[in-house]
Amino acid sequence: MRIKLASTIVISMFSALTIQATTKLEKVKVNGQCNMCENRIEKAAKTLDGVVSAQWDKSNKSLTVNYDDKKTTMQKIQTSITMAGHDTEMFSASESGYNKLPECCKYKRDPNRKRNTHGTGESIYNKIEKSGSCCDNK
Ligand SMILES: [Cu+2]
Repeated sequence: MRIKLASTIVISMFSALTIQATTKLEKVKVNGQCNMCENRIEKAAKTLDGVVSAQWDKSNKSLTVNYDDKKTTMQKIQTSITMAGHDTEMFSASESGYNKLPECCKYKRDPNRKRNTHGTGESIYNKIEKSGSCCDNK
């Protein structure tokens, strides 16, 4: 009886660990202005398969995202957000993507901001920039 109970506890601990290991919680800075931005940013993250939840905080411009790291990456999530017109820590939105934002959403861009230097991200960034449209990049 005691052994049976102990093994049940061990098994349930294991399954709890497995669930935890599959999703990651990360915070990233995303530039934006208002509640409309909040919707846009969160939507852009949530459209990706593997994103469990996304919440953008207007006051500190930070996005808290819960995602399955086997299905998606922070790079993909941030790329999706830049395609919606918002600069993130890793990537900058294209000029045309930014210009498509309604006036109230045009956040102040940092002209000296660091461009992404990660391998794949760099090419994704260039593709967005060259295409001139945030919708061409899939
Ligand atoms: Cu806005």
